[in-house]
Amino acid sequence: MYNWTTIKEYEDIKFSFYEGIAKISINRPEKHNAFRPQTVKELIDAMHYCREESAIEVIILTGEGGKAFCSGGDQSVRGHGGYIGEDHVPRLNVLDLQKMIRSIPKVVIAAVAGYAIGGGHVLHVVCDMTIAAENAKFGQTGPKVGSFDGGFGASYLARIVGQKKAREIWFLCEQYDAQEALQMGLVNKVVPLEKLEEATVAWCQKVQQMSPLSIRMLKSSFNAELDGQAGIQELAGNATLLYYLTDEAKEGFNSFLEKRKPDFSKFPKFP
Ligand code: S0N
Repeated sequence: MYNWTTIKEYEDIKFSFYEGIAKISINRPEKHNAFRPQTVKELIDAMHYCREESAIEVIILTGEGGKAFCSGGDQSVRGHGGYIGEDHVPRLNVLDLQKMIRSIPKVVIAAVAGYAIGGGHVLHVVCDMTIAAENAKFGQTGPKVGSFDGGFGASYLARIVGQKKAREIWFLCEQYDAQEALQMGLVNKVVPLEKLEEATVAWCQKVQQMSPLSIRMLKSSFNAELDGQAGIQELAGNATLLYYLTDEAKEGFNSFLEKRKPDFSKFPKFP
């Protein structure tokens, strides 16, 4: 339906573009899109590309195959201290990816078909919005499989669904269907599976019509309330960006380059 063109070839993910929208899709359907260190490395690379490329305005995170968004860390490569890649080093590099999704100054929409489980569930949680297909199933498995995510996977989840529900999700390790997820505010919208891409692209296109600086400021404002000094740094960085756009700030660096005293007298002192 959409003419997605490949941005870059990877082993474990697909990365494509259509009219200002980047689609990053985990492509390990035989493992319900579980991630290994290589998968996460590629997701980080694609997310970095999305940040740097101004032609990319909105990002979709999804999974191939229609049966899973992502089933978390690939348990078959879990070793002593993390997930083991070809370099034999144990890693939990998905934590870096979570931070990137939160801090990238563009809207990231998770399009969830099938399972969003374990670390895969946390990935949709950290996205700005989630659209779920009717076949979506959400849940954490940590206490069953010997892991836990006490970062965004616990605290940010609790901000979204409330403390009681977040504790239920982690302590009971049950699965929740799309309607239950909608009821608890874990997802924004539920659509039939065959409409998932269409609905997600439609929301992307709505976001694309908005003021990019406004969206950028809002995303960092939502983060700032929760992310402590790192959140304030992000919001303050955006304030600096806006200030750099003013004649007042330009007078500062122009005066330096012109080897004269700056003259800020003409700039307003707002009440
Ligand atoms: C998703 C489930 C419920 C689907 O069940 P279903 O439909 O019965 O399918 P299966 O037959 O089970 O699966 C189909 C094939 O896919 C393989 N597979 C599925 N999930 C994984 C996986 N996570 N790793 C490896 N393989 C997977 C199956 O093995 C099967 O293949 P075959 O037929 O060849 O056997 C069900 O599959 C399920 O419960 N999956 C496991 C979910 C899970 O426990 N995930 C891991 C949870 N933990 C994390 O994600 C940790 C993330 C992390 O890195 C982290 C981050 C922060 C802090 C700490 C950590 C940390 O790891 O500790």
